[in-house]
Amino acid sequence: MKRYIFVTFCISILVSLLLVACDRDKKKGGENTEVEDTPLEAPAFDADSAFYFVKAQTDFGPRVPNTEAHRQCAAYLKSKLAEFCDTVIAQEFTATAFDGTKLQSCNLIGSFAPENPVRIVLASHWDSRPWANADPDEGNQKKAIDGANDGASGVGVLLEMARQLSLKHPTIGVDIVFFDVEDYGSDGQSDSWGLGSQYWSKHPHREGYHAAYGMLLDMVGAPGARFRYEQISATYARSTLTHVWNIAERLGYGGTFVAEAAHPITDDHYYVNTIAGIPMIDIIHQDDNTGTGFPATWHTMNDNIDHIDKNTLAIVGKTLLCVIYNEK
Ligand code: AHN
Ligand code: ZN
Repeated sequence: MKRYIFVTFCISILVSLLLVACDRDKKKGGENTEVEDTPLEAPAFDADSAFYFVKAQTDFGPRVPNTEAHRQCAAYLKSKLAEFCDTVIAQEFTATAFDGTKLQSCNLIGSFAPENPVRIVLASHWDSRPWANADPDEGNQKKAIDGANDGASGVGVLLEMARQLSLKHPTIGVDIVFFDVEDYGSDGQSDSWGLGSQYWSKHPHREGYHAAYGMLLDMVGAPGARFRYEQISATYARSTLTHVWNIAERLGYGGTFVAEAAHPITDDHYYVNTIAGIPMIDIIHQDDNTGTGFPATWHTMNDNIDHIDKNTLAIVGKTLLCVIYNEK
């Protein structure tokens, strides 16, 4: 008799578990498993703080490798990561540029819960371009840029995210990687860009390092920025791409994260996908109306703090924090 009661008990538990599972599948419905009616609540993200982190970088001046501003900014970023993250690693190396110049370079990696095998990686480049070669004024084209949008904006958003993650720990492990020497490239020589990410992908900061997926930020600070489906991301990390864009849509940011195809860009994520084998998306501002494919200030002297919009920084930061806090 006791045995009969026990078996009945087990069967009823199994049946109720099955019912719960069916119900969840029904709620998800059809092919687009993520479109839910309930809007999400955006996590705390302080846009003023993010803006401040962007300005702190541009205040050093252009962060061109082999310069004092570059060295000072590396020390600043390392100290900020140490303040917010559980561990920080500075990965120093010498890169060889397309023109043979040896560049003293440094990738910086801040980690939350480094022992957790379930983790994701967030990245941005922290160096700035030595030449404003897309500037309409020829006299400017050999000058170095502030890179407020191209470089500092992504790092600023990630530092504010790190500050928020330190206040409210996520369930998963998170690595924040600031790649160096992304922007010392030459047009037409695709592997001359992303030297820091090429190095990290071949020599990750921990042996056997892996992450479930990654998100790269590039030029996430312009007013009215639009992020579309960059095509290398679509090839290597399609499900992450649609997942992030769905979360943005549910937060009400569908006008910024636009679910439309854009062009492929050989950015840092290309090497993380093809060499490190981590599916990584690129959240990058492309613009078909400027003639360069990028925002109007791209690789010009106008890429400075006056053209950074706190609202864009906030949309990106809140979306990514929402992605992270919804992981189990
Ligand atoms: C290429 O033009 C091949 N890569 C550009 C990636 C980039 C430069 N992102 C920001 N600056
Ligand atoms: Zn650039």
